[in-house]
Amino acid sequence: MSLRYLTAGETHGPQLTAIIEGMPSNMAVDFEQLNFQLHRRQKGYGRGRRMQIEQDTATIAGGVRHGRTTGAPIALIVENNDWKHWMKIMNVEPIEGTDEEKRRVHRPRPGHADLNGGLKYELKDLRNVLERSSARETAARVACGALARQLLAAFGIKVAGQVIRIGEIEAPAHNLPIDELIERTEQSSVRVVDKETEQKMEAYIDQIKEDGDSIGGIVECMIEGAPIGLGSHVQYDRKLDGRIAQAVMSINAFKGVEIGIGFEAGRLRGSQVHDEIEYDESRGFTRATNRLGGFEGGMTNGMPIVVRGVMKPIPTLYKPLRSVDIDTKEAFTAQVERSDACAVPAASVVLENVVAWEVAKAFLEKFGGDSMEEIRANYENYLAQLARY
Ligand code: EPS
Repeated sequence: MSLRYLTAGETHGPQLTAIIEGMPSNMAVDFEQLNFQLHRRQKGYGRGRRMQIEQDTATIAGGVRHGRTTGAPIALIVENNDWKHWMKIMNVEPIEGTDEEKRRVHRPRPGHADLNGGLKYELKDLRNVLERSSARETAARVACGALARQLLAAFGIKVAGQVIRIGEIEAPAHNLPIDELIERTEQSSVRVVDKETEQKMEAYIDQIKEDGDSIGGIVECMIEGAPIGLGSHVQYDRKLDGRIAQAVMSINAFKGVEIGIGFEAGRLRGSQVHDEIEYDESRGFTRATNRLGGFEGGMTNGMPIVVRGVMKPIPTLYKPLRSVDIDTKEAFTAQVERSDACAVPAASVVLENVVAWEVAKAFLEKFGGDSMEEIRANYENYLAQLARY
């Protein structure tokens, strides 16, 4: 059975719930690491007031016993602290009261799911759409990804992430080893490696906030240590780069994805794009460069996986945009709402965990087994096969 998960829950409801199916048995679960990923997602310069209310922690309500997975579905719960302010409004039972008391939303916000969702599901209270389409849901996805990266870590596969751009400010390119990249970005309020860029980005976000506006950016995930041959060239839906692209595009507010040099490949010649093949006694087949971001033919080639995603500015603005009321069909300008001016650093954490999930899924497809021991035996057998080739 392949690895999969579903999430449920609304942003102002009692909790987010995720059920993971297909994790092998006997994986040691590091609860601290799981919550560390959730805390990382909450941080970042430019976040709004909601993040001061939440202190995300995951409760495991199934599939783990005495610190190890049992092979059964894993149930994860992340509670919403803000729920206590919304208990009446978000009640599952019918409630009495005016539109105002129910906080009914009839003015769709441009750039959100509000209007499309209202029309599609025939909902006259757009709150029923926005509650689920909120990026709060990424907390559940990060919790799932946090377990996936523990599986990867057991096989020496490391995951890192960084912010490449926030609006007009771009982080300078560097070539740091992955451990240093992890360490330096962790110390940064905007998840970049150098302090000068951090300061520029903070000042830029301050300006955006002062203008009542919001700003997006570009984030990058790097995964090192994945073996050659995850994914496959033989069928469209087995190409791992394609599956990663879908997963990245499903993150709230993401509008594009690149693998390796991505769109830059459309500007360069073939000789400037393809990575030459080399052979080394200790490392086996390798590449002189990594412009293709660790993928050829939809399969990993043993080089680091490099994935970038672009996040649009958050559409909830203090500076109102024009829209149309669904009751009166009259034009209005949206009222001021609580919002994040910039959630790009948080999106970088979401990207890491979402990509890690897809890689873990492909890893289990390749080395599939019900227990960690069985997977390890398959993995080592495959490494020996590669060495003999
Ligand atoms: C979000 C709107 C804000 C963000 C939220 C995503 O929430 P609220 O509507 O409660 O002010 O804070 O992000 C989170 C709650 C989170 O955990 O990341 C939206 O509309 O997508």
